[in-house]
Amino acid sequence: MKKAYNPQKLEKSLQEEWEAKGNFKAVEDPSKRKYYCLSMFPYPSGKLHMGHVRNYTIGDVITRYHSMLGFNVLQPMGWDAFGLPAENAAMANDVPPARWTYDNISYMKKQLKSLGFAIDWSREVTTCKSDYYKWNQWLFLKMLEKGLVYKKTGTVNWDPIDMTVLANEQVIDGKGWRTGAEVERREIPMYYMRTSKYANELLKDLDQLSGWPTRVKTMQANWIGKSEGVNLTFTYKINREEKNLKVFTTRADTVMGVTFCAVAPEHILAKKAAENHSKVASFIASCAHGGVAESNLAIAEKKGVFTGYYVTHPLSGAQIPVWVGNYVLMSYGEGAVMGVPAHDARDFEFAKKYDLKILPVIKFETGEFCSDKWQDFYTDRGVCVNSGPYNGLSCDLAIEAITKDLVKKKLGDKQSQWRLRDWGISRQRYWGTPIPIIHCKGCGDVPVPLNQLPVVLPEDCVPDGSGNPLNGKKDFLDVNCPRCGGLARRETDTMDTFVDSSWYPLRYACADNHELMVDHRVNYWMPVDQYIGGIEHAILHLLYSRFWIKVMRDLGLITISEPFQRLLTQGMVLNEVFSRRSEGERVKYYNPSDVEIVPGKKGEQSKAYLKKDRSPVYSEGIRTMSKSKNNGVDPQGLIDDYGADTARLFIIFTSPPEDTLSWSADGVEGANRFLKRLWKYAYEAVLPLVQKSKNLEITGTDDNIVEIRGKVHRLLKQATDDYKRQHFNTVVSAGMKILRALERDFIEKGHVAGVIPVWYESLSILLRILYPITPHITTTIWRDLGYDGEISETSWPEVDAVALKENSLTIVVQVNGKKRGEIVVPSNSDVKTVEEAALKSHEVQKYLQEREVKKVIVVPSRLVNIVA
Ligand code: ANZ
Ligand code: ZN
Repeated sequence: MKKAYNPQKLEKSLQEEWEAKGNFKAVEDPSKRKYYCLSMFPYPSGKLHMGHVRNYTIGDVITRYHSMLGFNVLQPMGWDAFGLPAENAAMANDVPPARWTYDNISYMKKQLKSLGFAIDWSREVTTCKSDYYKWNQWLFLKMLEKGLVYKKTGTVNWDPIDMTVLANEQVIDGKGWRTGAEVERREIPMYYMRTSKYANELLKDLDQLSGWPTRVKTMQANWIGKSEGVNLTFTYKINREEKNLKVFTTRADTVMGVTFCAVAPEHILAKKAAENHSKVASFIASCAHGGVAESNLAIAEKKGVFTGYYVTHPLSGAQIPVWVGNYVLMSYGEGAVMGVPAHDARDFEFAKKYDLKILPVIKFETGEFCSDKWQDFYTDRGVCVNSGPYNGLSCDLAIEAITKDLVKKKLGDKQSQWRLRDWGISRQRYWGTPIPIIHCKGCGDVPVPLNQLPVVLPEDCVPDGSGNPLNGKKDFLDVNCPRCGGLARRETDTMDTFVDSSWYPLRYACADNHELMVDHRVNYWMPVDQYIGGIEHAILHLLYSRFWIKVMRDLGLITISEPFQRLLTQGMVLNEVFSRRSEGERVKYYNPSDVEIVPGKKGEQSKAYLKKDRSPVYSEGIRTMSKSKNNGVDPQGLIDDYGADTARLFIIFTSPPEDTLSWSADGVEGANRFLKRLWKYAYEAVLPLVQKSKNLEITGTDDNIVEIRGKVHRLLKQATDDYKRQHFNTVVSAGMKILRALERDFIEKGHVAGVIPVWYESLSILLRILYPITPHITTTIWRDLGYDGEISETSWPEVDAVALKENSLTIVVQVNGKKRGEIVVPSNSDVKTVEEAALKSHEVQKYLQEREVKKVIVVPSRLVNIVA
């Protein structure tokens, strides 16, 4: 029977069957080893992009593979559904963010289903629904109770025309993205989570994460940023009152080279100076422009102004001028630095600009220093000079000695500083989890009582860009104070969406529990055994998740300390970029699907034309798929044209998961051709033979059997190892080699009866190797060829050690002492068999011609010499 390969039809009906039978529903079973495979949940932006498809295909391959290994597997899915894009879309299309979000979810869910992922949809989590974000609010209040959430003023980007707070990504070159107005910095009250309290543990526990890429752990460690240094005090007097200016330094060994101090514009000393000096006041005001992102500050030109104050050097007693500097961060250390321009790049730039003294105190390699015209700074560690009692000491010894002297004077001590700040979670935006606080004139900030949760976000608002629409929503705003019963006002800030994604892996374990945030099932499934997602989340998302898990542990809700055992960061999906630049106009980008490539003749470059107008376009090379470069490929087209299995196979075969993946139409074609060949082999070669065979047991040790079996089992061994190493691309190449060997075997040995059971076994191995990657086609062939049970329920094929043995020998054949060729014989052949094989061989026949064989000498396992 010939059966046509119609992937669209076959895939759809299988997907419906899987869903109807609840095939992927995960049930807790303490008697089985669990495996929790989690892909980062998508933001419902409208439709899936290739990055999603790659992410979820990798996750599905790992999921299905582990279920064949006998694990009780969970692979859930949900929606990271709050966030800014929904508000932008709302503005553009005049629809409430809720409607837009829910529509996108339903479309993307359909797309995910059409890819045949083994997802347990009964556990779906949607973060913009109150049954989820209720628990954000609940934990927020628990943390508030424990002092892990607190309120303080924080700096935000303020758009003076729209009168609204902007996210960092809405500030472009220091201007508001909609209004173009110069952005100001404003101080407003916000809620913070005390991540700093966990800094040490977050750093230390990275050591436990052996299943994480080193590079991600390094990024986290740098973000947490532990610095060991010294806190030291410069004293000064205001109105005869003794005051301290504290600074943090990692280079106490340079303290004798301090020629100025600089404080942040928000520092109290700066504010004091502003009261007397209008120049200082206007400088501070000018610093309030431009975004708050730290990266802006790092590249900004160093600027400052003298405060008029002097402080006393803690060791030398010298009078040191104090400046305000725009490069000093209020949020780090003490908000003040000791300026050592000879040995610090920023201080050097500052001192050069304002003509401040530069005093080298670390010996330069060249030995030459102490000139008035310093052109350079020297940041390396070395030996102290110009440092009085510390001269000649190395860096470490100098720090020891200087610290000791400072401690004696009570003007300093060792101190660790952390780059990690507390996490400001307040967002002055609508589409997020409402912060459960009520502001009462009499009682102040009152937490919403737990039994009044959730504070439900109204879903019918349409933002218009002029700030949070909740501020105009009376039925949301007006509320009675839980304490005094008087009229009060709800908080309208919402939570950072990183809150939503910090604990969703736990919620999948108990998504149907409306009484508790987490229950005992969380202890069964957590931690996640394998987490898969983009490297862009290597820092914040993963750090906040790790923080929340530790907080929940300390609140007695769970027992684990780390959420993700193993982490796989998949590479980006790339495609060629085509553009045209005409003078005076903006660059225009053309989608690669609208471009035709004409290969160049010998030695010439190929040319690219826009199909529509047949005029050339310019190739800018291969880049990450993005909207701005118009080089994305809509995965839907791929699924529609070829089916899910081809899409999945292409993605897995083209690159190892962590590498970048370049889109290639030829690659897709190739993947599809392979599946068609697999289909043809199964239905046209093996199936008719199997139908005629009574016995499919493998018997005998015939060469025909031994050779092909050996080959298949060797490739199975390779594929098994590659699955373990997560090199799924070479799993596919092993599968391709098996198919090629089987096809060739069929052509060569079409008539040998004993080999049919071996082919039958080999095909079953091939199908199982491919099943996690291309589940639809393999399930169908498995059934039609009459293998036992369902392929999804079979176990991973075992490598047969006997088959693996090297079963044949290569022996050199000589005629009259001269090498004339080689023969291959089974390794257990006796002398007579070898002799016969040699005489029969093509080469020997050619050289013997009509001559008579006088003698045959066999050196076992090595050589046959024929004397004629
Ligand atoms: C004097 C000095 C001399 C410094 C020298 C460096 C080199 P890390 O390693 O990142 O912790 N610093 C301290 N507080 C600051 C603030 N609020 N804003 C900007 N810079 C600040 O950096 C520690 C160093 O950063 C400190 O050591 C201080 O400059 C600066 F040859 O002190 B150092
Ligand atoms: Zn009250």
